[in-house]
Amino acid sequence: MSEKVFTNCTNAGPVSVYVKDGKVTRMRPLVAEEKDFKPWVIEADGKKYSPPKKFNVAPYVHADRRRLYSDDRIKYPLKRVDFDPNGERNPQNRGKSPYVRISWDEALDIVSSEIKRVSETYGNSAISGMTSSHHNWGIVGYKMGPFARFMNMLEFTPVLDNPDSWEGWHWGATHTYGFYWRLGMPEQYDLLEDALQNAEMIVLWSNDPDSTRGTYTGQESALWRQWLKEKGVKMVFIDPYHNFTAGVMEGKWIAPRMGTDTALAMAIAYVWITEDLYDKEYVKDRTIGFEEFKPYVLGETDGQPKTPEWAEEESGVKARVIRALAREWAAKRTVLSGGSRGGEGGACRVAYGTEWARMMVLLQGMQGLGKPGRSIWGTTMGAPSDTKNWFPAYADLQGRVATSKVANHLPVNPNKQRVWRLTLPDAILNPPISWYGEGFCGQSLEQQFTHFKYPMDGCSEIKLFYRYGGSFMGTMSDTSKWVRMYQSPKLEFVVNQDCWFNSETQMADIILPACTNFERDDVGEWGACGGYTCHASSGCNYRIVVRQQKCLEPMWESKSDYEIFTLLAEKLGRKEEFTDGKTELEWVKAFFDSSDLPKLISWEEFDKKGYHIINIDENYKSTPSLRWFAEGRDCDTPDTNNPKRGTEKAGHLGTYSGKIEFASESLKSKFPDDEERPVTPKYIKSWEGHHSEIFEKYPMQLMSPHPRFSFHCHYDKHTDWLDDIPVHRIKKDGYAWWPARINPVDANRRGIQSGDIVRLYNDRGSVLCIAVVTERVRHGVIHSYCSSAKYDPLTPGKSDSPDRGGCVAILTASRMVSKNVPGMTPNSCLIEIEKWEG
Ligand SMILES: Nc1nc2c(c(=O)[nH]1)N[C@H]1C(S)=C(S)[C@@H](COP(=O)(O)OP(=O)(O)OC[C@H]3O[C@@H](n4cnc5c(=O)[nH]c(N)nc54)[C@H](O)[C@@H]3O)O[C@H]1N2
Ligand SMILES: Nc1nc2c(c(=O)[nH]1)N[C@H]1C(S)=C(S)[C@@H](COP(=O)(O)OP(=O)(O)OC[C@H]3O[C@@H](n4cnc5c(=O)[nH]c(N)nc54)[C@H](O)[C@@H]3O)O[C@H]1N2
Ligand SMILES: [Mo]
Repeated sequence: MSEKVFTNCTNAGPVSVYVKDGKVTRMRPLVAEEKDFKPWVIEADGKKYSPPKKFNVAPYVHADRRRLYSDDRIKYPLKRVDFDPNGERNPQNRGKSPYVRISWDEALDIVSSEIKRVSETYGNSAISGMTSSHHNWGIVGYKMGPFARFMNMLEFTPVLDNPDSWEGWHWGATHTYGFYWRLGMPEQYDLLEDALQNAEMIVLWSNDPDSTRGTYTGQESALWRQWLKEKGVKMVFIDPYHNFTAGVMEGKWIAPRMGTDTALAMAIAYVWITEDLYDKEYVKDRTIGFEEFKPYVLGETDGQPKTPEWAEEESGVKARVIRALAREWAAKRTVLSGGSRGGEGGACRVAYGTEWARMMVLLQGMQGLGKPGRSIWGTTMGAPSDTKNWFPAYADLQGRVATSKVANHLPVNPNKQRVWRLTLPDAILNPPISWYGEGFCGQSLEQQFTHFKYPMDGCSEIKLFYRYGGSFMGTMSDTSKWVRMYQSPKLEFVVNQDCWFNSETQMADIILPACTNFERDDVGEWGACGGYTCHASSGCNYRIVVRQQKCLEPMWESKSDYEIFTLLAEKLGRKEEFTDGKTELEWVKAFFDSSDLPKLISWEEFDKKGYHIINIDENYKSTPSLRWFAEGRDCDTPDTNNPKRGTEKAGHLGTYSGKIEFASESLKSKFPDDEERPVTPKYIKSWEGHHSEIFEKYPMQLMSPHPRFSFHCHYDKHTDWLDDIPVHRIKKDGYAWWPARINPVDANRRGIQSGDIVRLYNDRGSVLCIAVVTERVRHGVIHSYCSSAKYDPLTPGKSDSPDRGGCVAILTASRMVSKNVPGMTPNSCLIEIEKWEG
């Protein structure tokens, strides 16, 4: 048979897939016709900047074929040997006992009859389930698709992502400048052009865009930073780790002690105030509360002026370095880059991370946020990009799609009970639990103030847990709890549906094999998440919608998630209700029809050709983010979700006052006396840091940022090529270990050398890693990426057994950012490290 070429899209770029005799022989970045590209041009200083006609996918996408054929694929439906739905269930053996292959019919019978039994016995709220943050690309098959349709139909208790990724920004920065509709991260429109034309310096504070890549947009923005470097824009990196962007940009590296970034920020404000280096007019016109904030910085309220010398004591950064940075920042047109989307960054996932994120906004507020070259910009979004033509992105599936032509996409779930996913083990093991925050809290500031408790009055505790992807042993916190949760008899039934074996797949009673995006039909726009990160595809040099063609039949006995839920719905007598009479391909067509794409290309051509590039038109008009605010005009950016657009408050930010708030009106209204998230931001010593009592016993601070060569638990463990990349895993004696990086000073003291197996431990657990001794990590800090997909305890099924898979999440605290702020804090974690001789 001759070779056929298909188009598809991954979560980090579009690909061409070459198939021969039903086998994928090759995959490469999508090969598009030259005539389809109409590159934008940015003019700056008499030069023209324009991207090449190609797609720069993330590195791991080049190994996607290996992942498709991975030995770690789940091939058949499986049942735990000692699980008998009509007899002994042996939940205590989850994670210990082996599995046997069963038929699809048997598997579907067991799962559907358990659904019936549990809902009849305890009510629908006893059924729960949870997805991961991310998923194979394509909106028809996305986690908001089949899983959400099916589960909503069952009226389940959703386990929601706590607003993670953006903790400090979401719970803190929203109270200084609004943008709750972006979960606390600022709009990014046209900030590439602004930087090329105006920036003189960029401060990357807790940001490594060369590794995190605008989340989904591959290496597209690497070129932009190269342009800025060649232009002579100075880059400063504030990061306890000399990250990869710092490496390629040859920037200035400032390495504070973990958890002290807010002190550093206060000292910068101190220099600006005492040396008269801030934009007084802007502060007067565009902000409120400065007079409440200033006395704290000067030490008038607590007797401690926040001088660079004081900050040196806290952070370990020399006072003269802080002064020099503050002066240069004020003297030059400086962009602040506080994490991969402008907001985010590991510094927001710490104890009191709200205070750091608020200070990022306020520092830039003191320098005229929104004026030319004075933006908050992640350097990963904000290329010229069409915003007129809408195509549904995955997060739109609940919102805009529901009101469009595919209105019945998502049935409404009347059950109001919810759980935050970080708290799931506590909810199961030790109810009741309670927290603040309603869902993603992207609709209003007040949503953050809603109090929730589990179990909710009138609802049942969770008895049936449907895990749909996820390696939570590697991505949540204090994760030995997850093992104890899975082994609890309170979970009467656990299903796992995934494409690959992940850290906890073997903690189920029934395992169902899902196929990948290459084995089913779908459609998706590269880089577009929609919803709370509206217009994220401006991180790509070209908007491209890909008809994700089925390249091969589902392998072994795997099935698409859609088909699995269709078959289950059929067993429950609800097939029509679930499918709405549509096949996957018919859903693809329905989404296409609901979008603006039919104005640009016919369905027949799109379906056959496999993609459409949406270029900007000749009349493209740049509207740099927040320029409108700095200039006191109405918002003119296309930030569709901004609720003030088009109203008489269109010139307002999303705060109560409509201005930047040094003293937060919203916090004042609800939590006027919260000392952990005070009305004006403060530096508060970490509850797990160098001032803590346990610091003597556990003197090393663990930082676990996002892995450079994998995408959370995607690609790790399932892509053997990655094990040959020493930044990712290092092989020793035939085993691929997870690296832990340590400064030579700390290593020498402990007799540790590169290549040694080391034990990282604290009272929460132990993880075995391979040591990499490097000057790139600050002394006192251990750097090890988060999100290992491999949980490999020395004694399987024993929750306190050391893990050698690299799930450093076992060591992190499950304590939240602060008492009213339920965000995760993996970067506030004390440990000790020793050579492992076991
Ligand atoms: N220490 C530390 N921990 C962190 C962070 C940190 O900075 N430090 N960051 C946090 C952040 S920001 C995030 S977003 C989370 C992410 O953490 P998770 O949500 O746990 O990670 P994902 O990689 O999104 O999980 C993907 C899962 O979905 C499965 N999957 C993918 N496609 C399909 C499909 O088509 N069908 C099915 N059935 N399954 C599929 C994959 O196999 C995998 O199991 O981690 C958080 N954890
Ligand atoms: N390759 C890859 N890219 C990804 C992901 C992935 O898993 N892999 N995940 C995606 C997702 S879901 C998200 S939310 C984003 C996250 O994007 P970010 O939140 O921006 O990423 P992080 O890696 O957590 O942090 C960025 C930098 O902050 C530093 N850092 C950590 N703690 C501190 C601290 O206390 N102070 C200071 N000053 N610096 C600190 C880290 O060393 C790192 O270099 O990335 C996205 N992109
Ligand atoms: Mo994330």
